[in-house]
Amino acid sequence: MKEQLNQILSAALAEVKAAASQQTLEAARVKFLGKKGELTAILRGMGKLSAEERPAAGQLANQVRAQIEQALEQAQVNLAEAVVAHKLASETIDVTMPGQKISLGKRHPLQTVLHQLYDIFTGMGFSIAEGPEIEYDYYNFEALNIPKNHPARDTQDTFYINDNIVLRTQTSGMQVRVMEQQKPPIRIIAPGRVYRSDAVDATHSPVFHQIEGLVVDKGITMGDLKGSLEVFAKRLYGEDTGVRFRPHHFPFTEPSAEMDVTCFKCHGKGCPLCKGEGYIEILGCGMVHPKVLRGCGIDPEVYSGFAFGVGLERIVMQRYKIDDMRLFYENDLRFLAQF
Ligand code: 2NM
Repeated sequence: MKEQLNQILSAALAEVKAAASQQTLEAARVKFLGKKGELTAILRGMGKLSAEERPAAGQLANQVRAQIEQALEQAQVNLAEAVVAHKLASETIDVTMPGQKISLGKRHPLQTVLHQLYDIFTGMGFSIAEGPEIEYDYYNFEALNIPKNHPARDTQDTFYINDNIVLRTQTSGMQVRVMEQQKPPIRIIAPGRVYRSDAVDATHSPVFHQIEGLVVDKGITMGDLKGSLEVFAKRLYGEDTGVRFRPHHFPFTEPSAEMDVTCFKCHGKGCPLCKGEGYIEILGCGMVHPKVLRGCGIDPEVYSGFAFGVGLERIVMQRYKIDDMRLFYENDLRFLAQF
């Protein structure tokens, strides 16, 4: 028995010493100290010993058990230390290495100019009104004096959700909502994404951005329209900018006009950018049609107003000499990093 115990002890110590992982260590513990382990088997056999032999054998067995347990414990500690040491060695950080470059994004050119427009118009007392891109046919067309079968429906063909709901072709629907809900004086700009059923090319996109403006009060005249929009043009393009108005037609304004600004390259002399004109078209505008006011519950005998619409992409393209609208939407960093 004594010999057997010593054999188990040396075998166990050797196996514990050789164990290179938690798993092999645990396997050794089970093999020697487990319920079906070798030492346990010996202890079970103790009953067969005589009364004189039993105490000495029992004492030895307990000593062996304690020694194996201690060896296991020590090996456990050593292994844990080895794991930490290995981690420390393999994960050393060279604090002198150059850091990873973190590139900061920046505002998209459309957003940069949009925010310039916000500053200009809020500085003139306008508030910003935002509304739904999915709009009722009523707000997008009917309320703006564009009934079904009106020819303007062709030039503003859009995407129909159903007979009554469309993707908005202009942000005017928002202005109709404001006129329905607020009493004059009204001074708002309505910026946002608009949709047209247009094929994509360098100057057309089925999705683009518009800023429309609306002023309604007592005694608003074409003079207010011209003065306000001239101030806007000077703030955006510089104080030396001149403007001119050409008669035009929109169903929702009467009279209507288009506004040109003096060419920012030749300042009015005529050059290839303005095609010899000296002027570049930037927006449409007009006095809000009495029918539109009345439809919104505003008495055109008491109130009058002017409105205008600017295409954001066109202004940004002119500003930065961008010749293809598609560049705005492709999110190519080589393009975006230039602004
Ligand atoms: C434009 C040109 C002229 C316009 C009119 C209205 C409303 F709601 F008051 F009738 N909102 N926007 C308008 C007028 C828009 O875009 C080229």
